Amino acid sequence: MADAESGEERRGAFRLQAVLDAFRGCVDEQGDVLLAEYLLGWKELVRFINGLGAVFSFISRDAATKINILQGLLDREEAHNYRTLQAMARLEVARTPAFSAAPGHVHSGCRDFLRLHRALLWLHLFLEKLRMSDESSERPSVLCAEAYGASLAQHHPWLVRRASALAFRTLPTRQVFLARLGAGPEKEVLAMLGETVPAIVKVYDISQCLYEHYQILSLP
Ligand code: 1PW
Repeated sequence: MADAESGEERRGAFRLQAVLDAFRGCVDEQGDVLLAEYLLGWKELVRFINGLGAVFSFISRDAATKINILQGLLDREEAHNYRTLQAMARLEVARTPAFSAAPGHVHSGCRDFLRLHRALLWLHLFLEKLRMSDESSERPSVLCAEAYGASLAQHHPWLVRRASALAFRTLPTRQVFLARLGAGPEKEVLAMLGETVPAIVKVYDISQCLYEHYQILSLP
């Protein structure tokens, strides 16, 4: 298993197509979320965040930690229990009495998945703003901060919000940002974003419904 790389270990080599393929391939014929594919998509996203520079390393490191915990469950525990998000949630909810209020130290893939799930909302809001933007729009730094403020920020303490705000300020211009997202003409990158955002939203919505069903959206 290749570990999700931390900021110092790898830069570049990001492919938006790989994110699109992973999130497209994430939903099986039953409409369940395949964990291996979900983690593949996230590993590619971490590669992108690594390319944003050292100020983003606290973000990529946290995401990589969660990815590696979930990958560990997938590799080491009975694989069939972790093939899909639905199977993992079923198992963990059945295994722990009062799971939704269980203390943070309870061994649980669902709580680490939830952190990635919340971050996916941020990512999707940000990519959608970027996709709809043009040269006269706010810079990516502003769009990213707006997306964060409308999503993940509410789950973070002041210090993380502050560090995130400082990191966002270092984001490059729209033109440079889009060039980093994908090689080729801007029009093509935007078109690929137009496919990637709905693929992410579909997986996000399925996961959100499942967490609502089990009432585990506030797992500590
Ligand atoms: C420019 C592209 C932006 C994509 C962003 C996606 C990455 C999201 C990772 C955010 C991590 C922020 C710093 C860490 C915060 C943790 O305290 C927090 N983790 C998350 C993912 O929100 C909570 O994790 P914990 O402490 O409950 O294990």
